[in-house]
Amino acid sequence: MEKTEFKAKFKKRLAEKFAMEVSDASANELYQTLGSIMTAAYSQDWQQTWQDYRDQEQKQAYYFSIEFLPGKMLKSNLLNMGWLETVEEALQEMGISLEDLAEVEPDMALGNGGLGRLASCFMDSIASCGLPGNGNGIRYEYGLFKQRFVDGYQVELPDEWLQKGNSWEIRKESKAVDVHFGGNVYLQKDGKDQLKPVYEGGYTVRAVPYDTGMVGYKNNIVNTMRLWSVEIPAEEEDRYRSIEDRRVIEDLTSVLYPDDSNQEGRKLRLSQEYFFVSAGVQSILRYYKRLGYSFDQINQYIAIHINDTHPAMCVAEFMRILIDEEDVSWEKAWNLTIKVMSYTNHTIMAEALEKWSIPMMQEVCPRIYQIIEEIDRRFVKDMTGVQPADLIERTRIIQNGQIHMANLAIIGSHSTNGVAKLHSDLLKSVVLNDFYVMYPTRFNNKTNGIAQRRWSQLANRSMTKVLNETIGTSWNSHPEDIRFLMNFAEDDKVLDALAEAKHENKVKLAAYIKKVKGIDVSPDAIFDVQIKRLHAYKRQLLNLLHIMKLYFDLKENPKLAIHPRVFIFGAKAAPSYHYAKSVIKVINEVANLINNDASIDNKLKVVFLANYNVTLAERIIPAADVSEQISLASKEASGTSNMKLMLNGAVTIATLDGANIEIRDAVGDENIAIFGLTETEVYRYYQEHNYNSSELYHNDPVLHKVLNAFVDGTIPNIAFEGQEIMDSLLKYNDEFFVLRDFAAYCDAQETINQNYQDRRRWKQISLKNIANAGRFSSDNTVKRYAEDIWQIEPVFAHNSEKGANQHGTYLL
Ligand code: 26Q
Repeated sequence: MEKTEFKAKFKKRLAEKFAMEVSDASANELYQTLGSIMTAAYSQDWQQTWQDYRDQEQKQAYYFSIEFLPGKMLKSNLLNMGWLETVEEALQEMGISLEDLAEVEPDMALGNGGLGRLASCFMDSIASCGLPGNGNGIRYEYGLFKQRFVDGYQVELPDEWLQKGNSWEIRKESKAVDVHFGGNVYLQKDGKDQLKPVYEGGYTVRAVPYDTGMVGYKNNIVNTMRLWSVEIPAEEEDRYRSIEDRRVIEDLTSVLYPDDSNQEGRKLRLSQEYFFVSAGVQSILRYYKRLGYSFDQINQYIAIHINDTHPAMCVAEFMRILIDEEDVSWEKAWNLTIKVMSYTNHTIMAEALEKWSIPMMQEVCPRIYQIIEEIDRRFVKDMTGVQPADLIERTRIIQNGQIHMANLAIIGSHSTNGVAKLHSDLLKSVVLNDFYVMYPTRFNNKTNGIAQRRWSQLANRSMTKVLNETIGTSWNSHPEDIRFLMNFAEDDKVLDALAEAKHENKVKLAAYIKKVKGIDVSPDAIFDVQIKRLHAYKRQLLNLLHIMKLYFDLKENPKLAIHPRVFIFGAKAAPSYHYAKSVIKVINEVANLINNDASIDNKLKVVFLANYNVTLAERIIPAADVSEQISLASKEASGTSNMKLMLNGAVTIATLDGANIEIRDAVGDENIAIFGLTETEVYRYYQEHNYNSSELYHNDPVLHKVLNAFVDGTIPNIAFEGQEIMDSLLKYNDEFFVLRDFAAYCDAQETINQNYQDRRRWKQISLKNIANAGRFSSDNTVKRYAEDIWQIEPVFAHNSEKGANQHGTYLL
């Protein structure tokens, strides 16, 4: 694509769309103009991709996820289309800054954190690897709440991301399906002497899909992320005349539930789950029928992935359609279902495993409940005599009046995977051990990964430039090639250039911090970053205790030889998670205390940036020196910000948890700071019931002093929250062993402090982290899913042989 051509096109489109010239248009109008040129340019390939999958009789995978968290799409689409630089320059020549346009795009925040972001990294990689795979989810009217701080407290505001429209989606009215809720169901023999459900009452809503193109990286492949929105069917308009009646329906796709693992099951949440499951499975089967193959071979054409248990009803919905609507026998349908379905577990916290009460499921989707009951009945029958009775009781789906969704997902699928080696091992040995005994071959590991192009080429252009100049550009499309950087570990020019790039990013982040918080931070300080949801197990509190320790050390000895540090936090707490909100308040008050204490000579700063989201992550990560991955060993399934920070040259301080272990294996012990209890030691405490937090408090004078600050007025304005945290640590015996890991953490932090001051050594550590991050590319991860679980194969792009498109870039 030529710049001149693009400029002409841009002006023409702006005139057509808004009857304007560049000088009159707002950033938003310019952004929409650019968006429409881009979607027009890839829509042909989008259509063609569908046709290719169909013509080449490709098996396709469908990734069912109740959350997707793509963030902004403008620059990532430009990058993948091969347009980024040309468009940026062309816009500049017209006096427009691409950054200003990117600024007006709202984050697409239809997810809480790791799980939703992983789904979006996978969407990027699946398309970029030319794999036939699509997303299926919910188009929430409101994404994850926006966070503000008022007097240090978290306040939640609605995320009205659709207010100005969405350039990337297409409403596909013709692909709508109906979803039935509620009422009664009984079985009656039909003409062919088969039992068929008869529905009484209940109500039907229309599910309308909004499709978003998932543009592959320079390969002309455009897959689909299909998000469903609820509408009232025209035929039913009369029934839903009152505002309240309509509200009940519209609520279905209105808001994303904030991650609230401990929350009692809510009816609306269950309805959301059935809504997108039923709509998705129906549309897949409708498409499959059009292809004209028999249902006997459906597993050769369709793979359905269940991302955590939220879409586990896929198992029952798929059964329902095959037996009720397609006259397939139960046995045959069940065999096919198992072959089609696969499931990923994302958590080992027992309280987070989803369960629904029988009456609630009967009320929301009575036929699905019947089918689950029958699956459960047959499971018990088939296992009786084969497995011990107590094992069957512990693994069956319905227990004590509750439906265990993980059990449904495991029993109804051929593959269950964890998201890091340790996590998958713990699933086998502890959490899901009963199932592992029954189905050993169903279990496997798929370590998470990240969309490296977004987290390096887009987010960190200064580092990208150095890498491109040093090792060439093959790593842009083959993330593993970033390992060539290892050859430059002794090259001072490269080490300095990387450090200079990091410094540039820190200057930018410092300016942002000044702008939004009014805090002065020096780019020469260590930028120490903890960014993730606020959860007790992630132990933001441990970080805070160490900050307090440093503060007291400095107060006692202002000459202390520590390198200045800026501690940066980003974290949202679920609105109903009281304890997590208290931690936020306390961090904010500690920040006030430390940032305004002139006596410590700016050696410490604490910055809690509000509203952590994908876009803020893209600002913070390239500027990070230290990556805080300090969850209690065994609790963090994988973590993915650990990978993003590593790729950007941050040095990790970590427990041996989740993917941290694999990061350590990749970089070696000398290039990471590991501390704390191991998973074995944690489990030993559980077994022996001999953890005693008060003892630690009473025997460690440092800990004593730091904890007292929470309740003796040293930290102002936290009378209530300080006591609550103190109680969690002492009265309730410190569930996540914060006090036990405190001393080891402080030592590891001191190692970081010393290493940083040996500048050459630090630069080398940083380089080695970047160079070894390639294995954590989600390209890698999705290829393993494709081969081991979904059995799908890459397609060759239709027009990759055509001259103009041979580099996978797009024509206007
Ligand atoms: C539950 C009930 C009601 C409403 C919401 C929820 C809910 C929503 C989201 C429960 C859990 C989640 C999200 C979980 C999650 O993000 N898990 C993370 O998944 C990442 C990707 O695999 C891992 O890297 C993280 O370790 C894991 O915590």
